[in-house]
Amino acid sequence: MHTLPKLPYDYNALEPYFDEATMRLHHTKHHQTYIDKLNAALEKHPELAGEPIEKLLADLNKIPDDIRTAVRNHGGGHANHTFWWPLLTPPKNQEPEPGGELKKLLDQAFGSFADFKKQFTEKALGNFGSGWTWLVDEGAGGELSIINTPNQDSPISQSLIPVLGLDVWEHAYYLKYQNRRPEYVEAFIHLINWPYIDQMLAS
Ligand code: MN3
Repeated sequence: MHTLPKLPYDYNALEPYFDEATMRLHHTKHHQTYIDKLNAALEKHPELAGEPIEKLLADLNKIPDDIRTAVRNHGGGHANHTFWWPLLTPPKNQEPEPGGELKKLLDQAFGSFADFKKQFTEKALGNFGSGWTWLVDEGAGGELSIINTPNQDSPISQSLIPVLGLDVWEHAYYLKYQNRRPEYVEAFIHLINWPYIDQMLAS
């Protein structure tokens, strides 16, 4: 059975950028619903219930036909949100720019941190409808790149390693920002936990 991970901060800790009501709803309702629907689908194939979600998403072709879409959508939703929460940090703790190996990789791939922010923002604003914008690692000496995925599709299903993600579903920002996605993307940049990401890359 998959379960809802605890957040590493309080629901109000990301104010004023992400509001408490949105965080509470997003975590306890949206994320929980992906988990509930994933678990319901896996009940039909108990042999898969003990597998890590990343493993199920890595090769969707191996998932039985009758639950493949559910695993892709609800399993993807579970994996994406589980990956996302720890990428965020209360603004009072935030280091505003990446350092370490991550800074080097961003400079290599995009020229500078400022150019990375610009390109990531443009990609997120161009992500039509519901989906995610990602910084991904192609692995095996490949560079970092920025991609969009629709719905709850995970980069893992494209053999890409997610480094940073941004949920651009309206449920992530509509209460506070309504249709103003550019303000939401800017707010997100104030919350990114750069040292955590640098550490993740190193491990
Ligand atoms: Mn979401």
